[in-house]
Amino acid sequence: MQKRERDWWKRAVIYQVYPRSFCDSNGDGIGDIPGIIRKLDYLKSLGVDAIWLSPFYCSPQADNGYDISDYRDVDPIFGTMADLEELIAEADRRGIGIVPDLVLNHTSDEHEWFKKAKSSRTDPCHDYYIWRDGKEGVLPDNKRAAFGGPAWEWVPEVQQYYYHHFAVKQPDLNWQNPEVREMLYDMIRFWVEKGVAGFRLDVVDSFGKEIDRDIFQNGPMLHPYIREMRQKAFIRDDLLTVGEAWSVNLESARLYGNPDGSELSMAFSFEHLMLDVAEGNDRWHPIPLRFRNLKKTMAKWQNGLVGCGWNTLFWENHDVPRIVSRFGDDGRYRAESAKMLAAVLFGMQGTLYIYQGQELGMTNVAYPIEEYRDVSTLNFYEEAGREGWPEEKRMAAIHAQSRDNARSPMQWDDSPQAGFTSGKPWMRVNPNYREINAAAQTGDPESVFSAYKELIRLRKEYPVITEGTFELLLPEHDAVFAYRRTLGSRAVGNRMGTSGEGGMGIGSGTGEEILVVANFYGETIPDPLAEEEKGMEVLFRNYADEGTKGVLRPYEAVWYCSR
Ligand code: TEU
Ligand code: CA
Repeated sequence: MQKRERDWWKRAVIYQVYPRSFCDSNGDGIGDIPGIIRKLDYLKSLGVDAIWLSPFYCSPQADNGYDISDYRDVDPIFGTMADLEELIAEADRRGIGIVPDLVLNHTSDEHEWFKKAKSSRTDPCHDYYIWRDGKEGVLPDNKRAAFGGPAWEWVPEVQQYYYHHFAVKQPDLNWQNPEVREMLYDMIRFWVEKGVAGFRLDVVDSFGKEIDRDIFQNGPMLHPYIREMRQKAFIRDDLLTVGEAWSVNLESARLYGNPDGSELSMAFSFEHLMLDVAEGNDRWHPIPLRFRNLKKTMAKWQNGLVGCGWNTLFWENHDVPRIVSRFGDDGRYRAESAKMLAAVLFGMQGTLYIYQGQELGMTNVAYPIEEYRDVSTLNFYEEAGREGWPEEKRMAAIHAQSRDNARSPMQWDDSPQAGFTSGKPWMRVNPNYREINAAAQTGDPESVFSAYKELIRLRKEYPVITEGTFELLLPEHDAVFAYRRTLGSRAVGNRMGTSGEGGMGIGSGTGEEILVVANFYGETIPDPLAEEEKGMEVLFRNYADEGTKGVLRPYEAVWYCSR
């Protein structure tokens, strides 16, 4: 197995695979582990260091595997334990780590623990879950589940309700029960011993919930539990551990990602992905992107964790829309805007995460409701229907925000079903696969894929990207996203407030400076940083030619480097 440095993940590029939609090896229409093994060389060529693997465990698939019925085995639809071991070994041979998703907030209602728990109030497993007495038809309170409907479900056998934060088939575990935690830690050690490189922790911020006090995230016991888990389960020092935390702020990020290693490596913050939906992160009410807030938010995170935490950098995952359809233009300027969005993100400090297909500029889908599979989308459709939303408005919200935007099958080539499967795919392939696919892009130097590859290479070549300071430029500009990264003596110059000029390295030459300038929109505009750019070298540009000096073309993005 690869030996990794303790903080290898600071320079790493992590690629998220959603196994169901990645590559189907046996024609049953569902992506699987042998399919992932086939594509390892593709991932290697992109420059990937590790794969975050969404759940592959035994599961009735009510939430595509985020409802686990056996944590210690592979679901037959994805393959066998032997396949998974082969994946770990084959990835390792290429210097790629495997980072499984851990879903510890809830299990499936078909997990052995829950089957026992609901059989009798005196079963030792009963207290593994969260129960309330009550009467059938009279809910304990009006708490709602994140995927629609009440958060309580009645079980006649025990004459009680159980709590589920997500779907009915996802009962929440009772983290206050020390036996539950020990069982989970033991399971985690099982996977550590299999040779994984780390873990992604699903809804980590909910572990300390105290629902009677209406505390769903950031409960008083959250960080003590994580520290306990670090001690007892994350028994190797070189594991990448990343928590999914919709509620994280700078203060809690400094706990999750404490550089003393007492908790996790880092936590995903979603603040930058809440700026085009209504207050309260209401995804079904999309609004235009608040662009200046986007810049300020990202700058706040860049500057807020220096020396006291670590950032995650990402535009996509399996729960959110495709970024090119979201913040870019998936029509005329699809390739340009997809590359621009990469150029803006990849120059920042943090661990970079890419979601499958993002490197091709894959777009959102717009299907009729029958083609959607996601439980939260289907529940929303029903509920909004009952609330009287007109059909058009419901579908517009779904087209913009459904999680299935990210879950349509990976587009490998222009053969039927995009080369994803030889059978009938579990979800319809985006019809644009004939133009947008990996085969068309890997050999094309002007493709989105090639831009991703080049930006990843540059990230690894320039230490300033991992270590330099960050300075947001033109925060009030309505169209330009620009910032400067500085390392060494130049960084000192910056701190002394001389950042206005190009050559503040004062001749020492030990510093390194990268300037990222991007036009976030589709109109040609004057380049407000033209003066700064003089004398700098172009490292990357998302257009083949230089264009006109002093002007930024639609979605044009450039990385400049000090000479
Ligand atoms: O997601 C948690 C979560 O809060 C999101 O699903 C969120 O509710 C949604 O995107 C709306 O903003 C994690 C997983 O990433 C997701 O796929 C699972 O469905 C969920 O947990 C339950 O395990
Ligand atoms: Ca399959």
